[in-house]
Amino acid sequence: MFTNNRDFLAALRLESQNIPPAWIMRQAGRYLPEYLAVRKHFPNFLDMCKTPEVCCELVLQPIERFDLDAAIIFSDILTIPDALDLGVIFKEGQGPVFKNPIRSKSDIKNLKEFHPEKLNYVYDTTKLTKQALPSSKPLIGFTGSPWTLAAYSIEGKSPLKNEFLSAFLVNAEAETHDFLNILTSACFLYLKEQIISGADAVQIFDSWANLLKGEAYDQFSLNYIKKLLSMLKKDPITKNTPIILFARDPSCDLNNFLIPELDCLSLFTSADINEAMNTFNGKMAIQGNLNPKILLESDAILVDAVKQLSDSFQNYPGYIFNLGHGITPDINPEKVAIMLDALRS
Ligand code: 1CP
Repeated sequence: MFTNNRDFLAALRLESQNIPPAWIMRQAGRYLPEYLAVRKHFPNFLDMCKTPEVCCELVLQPIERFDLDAAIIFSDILTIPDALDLGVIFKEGQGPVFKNPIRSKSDIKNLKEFHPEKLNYVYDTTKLTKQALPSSKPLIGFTGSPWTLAAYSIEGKSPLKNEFLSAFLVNAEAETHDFLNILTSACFLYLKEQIISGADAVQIFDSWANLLKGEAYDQFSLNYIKKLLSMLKKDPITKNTPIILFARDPSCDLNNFLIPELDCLSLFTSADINEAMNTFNGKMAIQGNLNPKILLESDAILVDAVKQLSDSFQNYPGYIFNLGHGITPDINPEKVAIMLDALRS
């Protein structure tokens, strides 16, 4: 099937495109001067996320600047732990810090129930943004994966250094699974409200997939992602909304992601493109994979990398151009324009 160019939702339906649709993970963010100009008015990042009019403006910034083919709700994955009263604050230069992290079995037993209406500000952002976007620009809703949300909640900050997490999984394995079940239900209710409010597709960010090796990835992460997928595909309201999964540098083979309920896999930079095409062809869309660091190279190197990637996917029905991980604050926005020109020329 052949449709017009750059149609994100058509690509998710595996319809071939002359020019692949493109969006960028973290497209509204600190690399954009217009974002920083708004951000400086909010000492606390989450306060900004709780102001729908401002979030709507932030979503539109990269769409207007680069004519990207999909928009993503401006929010954060840590809204769910915040709604569970874990007290998420973003400290300047330190990233997120939790006032009440999960550090004992009883912290999990005593968790408050998740009330999806605590995140009404996200659904208000979704509604406002949907109204403001032209109908040709689909809106992506998102959540962190249950595992990634648990990793932040137990570590109490970025799990990069992993000071508490691994020991907790061993000492409180059963309770960790209870927590992952709570988070799975929360992610489902959260995405459902985003879809009701106007999200055309949703993405699950398993940003800390890389912390789990071998069987542990299946046990603590993929199992819960699969539960979430089947909840979404069974519910009459959410069942037709396409679902994208991003997993950062997972240790398992790509065929573990060949899941019937999944519409698209967002490839990390380390994934092998040929292996991905062989595994998913005709079954799932593929997104991503360009290393964000290439945006720090010369224009010639950048243009060459984009051409190589789009040539590789030329005959793949259902390719969505994106980076292999989020764009970083050190990127010059001019480079993004050059990257997209190379893709579209
Ligand atoms: O200081 C600032 O201005 C805040 C920077 C920032 C921004 C712009 C944070 C803090 N979050 C966001 C917005 C955001 N986060 C969006 C919407 C914007 C867009 O994409 O256009 C989205 C989709 C996210 C998702 C998110 N938040 C992820 C998954 C994506 C990924 O990069 O893997 C993760 C891991 C987070 C946690 C988070 N939020 C913010 C930071 C600095 C972090 C990472 C902390 C860490 O190092 O672990």
